[in-house]
Amino acid sequence: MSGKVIMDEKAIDRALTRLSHEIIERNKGVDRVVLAGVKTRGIYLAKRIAEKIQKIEGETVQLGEIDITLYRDDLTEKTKAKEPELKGTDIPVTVENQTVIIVDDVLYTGRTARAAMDAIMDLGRPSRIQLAVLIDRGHRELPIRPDFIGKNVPTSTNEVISVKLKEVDESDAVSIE
Ligand code: 3GP
Ligand code: 5GP
Ligand code: MG
Repeated sequence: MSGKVIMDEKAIDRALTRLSHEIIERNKGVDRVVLAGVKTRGIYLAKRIAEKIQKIEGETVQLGEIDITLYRDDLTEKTKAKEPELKGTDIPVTVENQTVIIVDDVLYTGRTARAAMDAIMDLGRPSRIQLAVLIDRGHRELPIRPDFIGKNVPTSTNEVISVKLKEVDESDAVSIE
């Protein structure tokens, strides 16, 4: 499991800094923005972006968490994929009239993003939903495109992107396995 490293710690940090600036610019500030991290690593990415925005803008960004579990026999075999299932949502602020930004580590078929949108809209009526991902690896099966992208990484369906973050792994690194 030692694939080709495509982003090291510095590259990940720079990408997250750029995403933070893009989020502030696109939304003309963050007073109506809620960052909703998707399950494990998306949650840590959302927290890192919130910290950066806090430093840049001097404003606290609202944070939430969405837990979506993928039921896939083979994570890389799309034809065997079942729909991702919502396990829980923890967004302790209102989504009503807010811009909710879904944050995830890897965007692939788009089915997880769709499930995340459903979960958010069950809570109320956000003014808009945006999508921020560290890696877009292509192979969409739904009409979904990210608003903020750390890095586009063209992959084949049998490749897997490994995303490691210090909060849960030994280091920060993105590699193709
Ligand atoms: P995450 O919770 O940190 O995002 O999908 C569940 C976990 O499996 C995810 O961790 C993801 O990083 C990891 N994973 C690795 N390769 C794949 C893949 O090819 N497809 C999916 N769906 N998940 C993968
Ligand atoms: P999708 O639903 O778009 O097919 O997949 C998105 C979810 O699956 C993300 O939450 C992401 O964690 C995971 N995922 C899909 N492909 C990969 C991959 O190649 N690497 C990693 N690390 N996660 C992936
Ligand atoms: Mg993820």
